[in-house]
Amino acid sequence: MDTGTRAPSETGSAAEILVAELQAHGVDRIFCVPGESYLPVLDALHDVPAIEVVSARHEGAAANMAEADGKLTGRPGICFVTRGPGATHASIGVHTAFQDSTPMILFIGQVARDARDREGFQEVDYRAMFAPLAKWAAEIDHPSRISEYVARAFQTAMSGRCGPVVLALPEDMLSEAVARRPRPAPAEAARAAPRRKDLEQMGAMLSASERPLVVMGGTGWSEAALRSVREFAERGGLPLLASFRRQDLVDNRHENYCGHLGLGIDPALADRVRAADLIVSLGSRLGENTSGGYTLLSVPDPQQQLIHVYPDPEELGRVFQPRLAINCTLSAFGEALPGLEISGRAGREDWVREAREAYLRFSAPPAPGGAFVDLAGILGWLGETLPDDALIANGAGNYTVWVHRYFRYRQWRTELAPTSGAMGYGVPAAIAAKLRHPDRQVVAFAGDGCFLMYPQELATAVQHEAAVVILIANNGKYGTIRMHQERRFPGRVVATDLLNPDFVALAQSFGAFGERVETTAQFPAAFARARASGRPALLDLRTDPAQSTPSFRLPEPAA
Ligand SMILES: Cc1ncc(C[n+]2csc(CCOP(=O)(O)OP(=O)(O)O)c2C)c(N)n1
Ligand SMILES: [Mg+2]
Repeated sequence: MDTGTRAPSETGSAAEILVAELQAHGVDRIFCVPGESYLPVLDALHDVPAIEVVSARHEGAAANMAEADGKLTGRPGICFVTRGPGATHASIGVHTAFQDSTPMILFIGQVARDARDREGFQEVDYRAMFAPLAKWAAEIDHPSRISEYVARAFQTAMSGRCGPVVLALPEDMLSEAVARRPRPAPAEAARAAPRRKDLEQMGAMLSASERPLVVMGGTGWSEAALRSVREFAERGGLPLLASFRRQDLVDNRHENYCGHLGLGIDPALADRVRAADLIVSLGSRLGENTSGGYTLLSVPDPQQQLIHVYPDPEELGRVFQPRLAINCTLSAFGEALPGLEISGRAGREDWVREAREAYLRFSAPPAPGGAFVDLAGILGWLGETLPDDALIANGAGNYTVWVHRYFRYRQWRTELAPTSGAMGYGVPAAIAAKLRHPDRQVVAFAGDGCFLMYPQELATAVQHEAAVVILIANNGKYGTIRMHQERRFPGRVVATDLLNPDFVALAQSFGAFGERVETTAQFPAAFARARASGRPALLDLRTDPAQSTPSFRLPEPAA
């Protein structure tokens, strides 16, 4: 009997098949800037309301949004951009996904297959362009292989050390008809478990250690794994440290949390790392910023014993040669910990307590001065006022030293911060976070330099009703570079002074809330008004132009 509904035809356009594949892999949102090179994909999305299309105003921002979405979900964030100009803009997000080990897939429109290699309009060889930036870059030439390429893209992005994949889509390919083959199940990354023998050796080494430090980092964690690492640290009397910009892996209020390794850290903490007799890196590559520029542990053979737990064998022994290398997924590592014996806790009590007390002292905001907005005071206030699940995003700049020093992260996946050090990350990341978690508070920190990388994304936030609060640390400078300039070329200021627009008027012109904040005391009420506006909001915080970091002041100009 004819029910009146039309059976789906047995073929579809390649673009329709691609969209169906994305949906089958669990994609519910894509970030893009549209381009004529992939119009059939946009057209296919027209009929798939289950996938929200967020059209950003700059591909750099769209890629950052997709990267942030990948950070928050653990599944690839999806970005679509057009040929050469779109792809070159978007490359910053791919680079961040690579350095941050974030699953992400960037789709790029490509010239038609019969025009390739003539350097046609906006043509780029993406395999070559993204070779050092992505885990895998490829082009889908045959519509019949879309399913295969997309499945591999998801697998590659999520497995081992997570990261970005780039797939180029020749525009003529997207319109070809191809048979529909429904995908049976979304991609799931394969999980490697640690060997019992290795865990036991780790337990024995830790039991014998007087001054161990556990450094947590990387991606691929689960809530359960983080809990069991916490419990293991409690049982064993082990100090937990976070690697650079991974401070949300441990509740910073936990008695075993002793701070993070990164930029602008407590010199006493650096001494503690040097003095440790055993370092256990759980998921951290021990990258340049985490390792104090490769000085806290010596290369290639650290003076401390090193146990390195990492999901990708190629990273094990790449820089630091570990005494014990354990190649496994972090979620599987955590699951294997309960029941693992560890002794020697009593002998380490002072070691943990001293490290914890030092962390508490270092992260306690000093009493604010009155003339400017003091970021330490703001962060202390936010730490006490924001709910535990509030998300904090930032980009790069010296203002982040205050964020990472004074904010106490309390919940996993509340920190959106580029380990790649990419300016401009915070605002797009915050917008993606607000779309992912509309009921949670999202605060983006940006320097005045950082914010102006993607200010136009206020339009995206307003259009998509993403009520983020953006806090601009406005010191009228590319302050970080000014600080380095002063240290290396004293008194010779070049390219680091900024003449800024009126940020409040700028925000208001987008339909966002905007207000200037001159002193620390004005902040709580201004923040409340920003929140109460119900709109994307920007607060222009006037910070002390001479205070480069909590500990470095620029010299007063000669009179
Ligand atoms: C995309 C990008 N461009 C340039 C840099 C180099 N850089 C690092 S920090 C910085 C200045 C940041 O200025 P601002 O955002 O105002 O923060 P401040 O240091 O003043 O607190 C620059 C230019 C970078 N990290 N990322
Ligand atoms: Mg600045």
